[in-house]
Amino acid sequence: MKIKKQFLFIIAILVLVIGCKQASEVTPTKPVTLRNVYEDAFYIGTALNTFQIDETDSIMAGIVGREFSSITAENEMKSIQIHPARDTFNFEYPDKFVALGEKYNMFIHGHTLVWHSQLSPWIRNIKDSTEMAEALESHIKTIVSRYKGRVNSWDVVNEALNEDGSLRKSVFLEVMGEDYLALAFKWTSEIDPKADLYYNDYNMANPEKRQGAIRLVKNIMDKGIKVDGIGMQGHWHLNTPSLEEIEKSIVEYAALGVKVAITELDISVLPNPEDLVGAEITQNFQNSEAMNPYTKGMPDSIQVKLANRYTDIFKIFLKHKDKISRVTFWGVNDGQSWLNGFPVRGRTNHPLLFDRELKPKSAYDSIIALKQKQDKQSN
Ligand code: 9MR
Repeated sequence: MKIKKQFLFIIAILVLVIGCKQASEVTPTKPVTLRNVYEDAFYIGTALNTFQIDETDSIMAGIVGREFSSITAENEMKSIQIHPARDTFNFEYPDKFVALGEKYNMFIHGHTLVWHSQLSPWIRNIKDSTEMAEALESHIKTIVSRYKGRVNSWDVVNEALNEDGSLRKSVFLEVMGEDYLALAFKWTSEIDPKADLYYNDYNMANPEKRQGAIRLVKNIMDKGIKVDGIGMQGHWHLNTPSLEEIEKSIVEYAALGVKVAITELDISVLPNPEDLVGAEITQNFQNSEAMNPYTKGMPDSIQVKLANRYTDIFKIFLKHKDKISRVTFWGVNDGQSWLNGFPVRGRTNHPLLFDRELKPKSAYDSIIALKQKQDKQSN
């Protein structure tokens, strides 16, 4: 009897040990977040302002850490902020931004080294080509050295094209000629050869601008200087640009042998004055009730339209996931979006995945469901 009891006891212990071992071998399922669901496709990023870099709001900070695998500083690395005078650099927020990305093990994107807008006056006022070259070289090299090996990719040049694909008459073009483009990429790669270097612009699904971007990037590559990627900002609307043109751009850019990133994605749901496209921030129009219809929230019909538009766009991204490195939203929630002030000041826009109360919108659910459905079908 005693032997039988001992035997049963040993069996019970064995069952318990084997059970525990098996349980520990089962991979715990990861929480359903954008970051996790899209992990095997491309990075999902967001743009952060100072309030988010400081993690002042714990709910916001939680969303950033859980939902996104990449970050871009919305403003803090622009020349006017980071390098306001020849001998003055403001590294406080850029340093915090990079540390935050490392804390959450994120892909960190630097925005932007050469841009005609938000340009420090001391650079804008240079009239001599040698002096401009020296200023740009030291600007690029100082910033890139500081974050070498930590910032994973850079928008080396931002918005150098006109809508017809010709080169924008920026102060850089006027003072240095087209050489500034290739030189900017060369100086960046000399300091951090491992970082991915991008040309970034808006309206990149527009056929004429697409051809201009291809010419611009090819010209640099033909000089033996590396360009790793093209950034399509993705400041889009409910009906434009067409899905066909978005797809064409992804395919044609990738055919150059570079990565394609969607770098500043948002979809305006508000009436668009004069059918404006893009992000030319000098443009501004009169506000009115007709121009600002959703001040008390987005009606269900628009909620559905936005979700469908995001789903259609993400279907294209997923179809071309082999070409796409990253899809970054231009902000976390609607309250933060620059589209509340552009192209009409003081409106209430709803372009992102989280609403003003930080609740995920139908668009969020739809792009999660889309990926989960595709994963199921391919299993
Ligand atoms: O979202 C940014 C906004 O807060 C700034 O006031 C504005 C000017 O610096 O820039 C916005 O971001 C722009 C980005 O840097 C480049 N592409 C267009 C974006 C929207 O204007």
